[in-house]
This record gives sequence, structure tokens and C-alpha cells, in this order.
Amino acid sequence: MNIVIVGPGAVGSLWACKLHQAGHSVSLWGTQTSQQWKLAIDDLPETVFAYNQQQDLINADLLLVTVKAWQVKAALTPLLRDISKDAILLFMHNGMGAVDEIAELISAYPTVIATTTHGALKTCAHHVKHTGVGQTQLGAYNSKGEQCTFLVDVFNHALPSVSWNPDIQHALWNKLAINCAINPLTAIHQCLNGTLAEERFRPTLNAIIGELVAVMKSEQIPVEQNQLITTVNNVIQATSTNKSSMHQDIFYHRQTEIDFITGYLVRKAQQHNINVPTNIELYKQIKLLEQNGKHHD
Ligand code: KPL
Repeated sequence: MNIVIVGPGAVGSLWACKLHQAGHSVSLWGTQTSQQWKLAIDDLPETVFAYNQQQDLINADLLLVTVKAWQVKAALTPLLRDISKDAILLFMHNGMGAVDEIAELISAYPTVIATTTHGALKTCAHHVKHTGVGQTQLGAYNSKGEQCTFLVDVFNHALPSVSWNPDIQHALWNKLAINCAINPLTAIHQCLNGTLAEERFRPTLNAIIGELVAVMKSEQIPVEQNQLITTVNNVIQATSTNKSSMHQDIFYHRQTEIDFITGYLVRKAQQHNINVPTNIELYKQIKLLEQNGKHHD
């Protein structure tokens, strides 16, 4: 396939290298002025990718959009005039609500949403490390997206395991719940994910999860409070030495994904008239930390 990766950060670079190794024609699109970009994964030699080539956009069968949720609209809008209406748009980012913001703009394109638990780290501009083997779920965002189940084979061949989830909103909500629980607290306390296992965080974590469960139920997402507490605890254990993405964004004075994580939950809660005071408080604290730091992006 002719694939353009829009936003070759850590996750985008991981997929760029893996899809290239699987034999696809992969091109990158980003904010640099260069026409080529070298990328290496783990201990393998560098590959030279075409970069910001308009002809590659025109020929694209698939755009894999891996920019952060808050960058989706600005990154994709200028590209739409060049891409074929048959090109598939595949979005992969933390958080929810970013694709909804551009739903009308992209309604003609087959659109797919993905969530992944692979770990990736950009060690420098030209090197990506695959830090944790995970799973990827794909699901349709619109009716044309439902015709794209073949992407499971394409992606599975490049970086297993990949599955098609007809209830992708359930998977996205579950990932959102994990991020609502872990990201703001680790960012505010500038602590490792594992620190949240300490007893002092238990009441706040339980309150966050209780509010999440109420909103998820109103959104018709099947969820059970004790099950969600166990899932969050498991992720805290499994990623105990990680600095969460929001922890790092606050540390480096970058814009965070809060509007598409806790912010999304709060907006949905308001629509359902559900009180979510703990999450609102965390949202406000992150917004304050964001404002106090100078954005580098
Ligand atoms: O997705 C994550 C993030 O940091 O954004 C978790 C699962 C919390 C791992 O750090």
C-alpha cells in the first residue's frame, strides 16, 4: 500500500519502520522542512523515507494520522485537498473527541480509529525504540470505515497483534478511563506511574473511577466499577517505571492531551448532568500547570 504517516513521533515512527519492513511504500508528513527523513528502529540500520512529498499524498491509499489529539484538526485539514476520496484515514492517538471535531470535514473518507498499547520512545529525531510489545485494535469510525477490516491483515503483518473491534468506542473508553486515572495525577505529582499504587492515592483514584463509571454507563459502555479498579491497578503495576505522557508534557512545558482525556469525560458528564468534581478539579490543576509553563510546541 502507499502509506503516509502524518506526525512521525514515537508511535508514528514505530509504524513507519514496521510497515516499511513489511514491504509497503511509506512516506512521512510532518513539520520539518526537509524532503527526506532518516529513521532507524532499535538496532537496525536507518531507512531514508520521503518527507512532505505532495505526490505521495496524492497517491496515498492510507493516511495513518499519529499526531496528538489536539493537533489532529490543524494537521489534517490542509492535507485533505490533495488526497483521494478513496484514501483511508486511520487515526491513532490518546484521548477521545479529536476526530469528532472534524467529522463533517472527513465524512467522505473511509475512516478508522485505532488504539494501541505498544510502547515507543523517540531517543532522538532519527531513532525510535520499541519499548513494549502491545496490542492494537482497529474499528470503523464511519460506515465507509466498516469496509476496511482488511487493514487487520496489513497491520498484523507489520506489527502484531492487531484485531478488529466492532465496538471500538468501548475500547477507546476503557483506554480513556486508564488515562483519566493515571495521567493527571502523575503529571501533578511528577511521579512515576507505579507511585500511584501507594495507599495515599487510593481515595482519589477510587473517586476518579467512580465518576468514570457513572459517565460510561450513561454512554452505554458496559463497565463494572471493581473491574475498572482492577484494570487501572494492573496498568499501574505493568507501567510502574513509566513516566506518563502527561507527566512528561508538563515537565517539558508542552501542551498536554487533557482536553481530550479528562476534558472529554467532563464534557460528556455535563451532557448527562452527572457530577464529576474530582475529575473537574484535576482538569483545572492541569490547565493551571499548562498555563504556568511555556509551551514549546
Ligand atoms: O497511556 C499511557 C500514557 O502515559 O499516556 C499510560 C497507559 C498511562 C502509560 O504511561
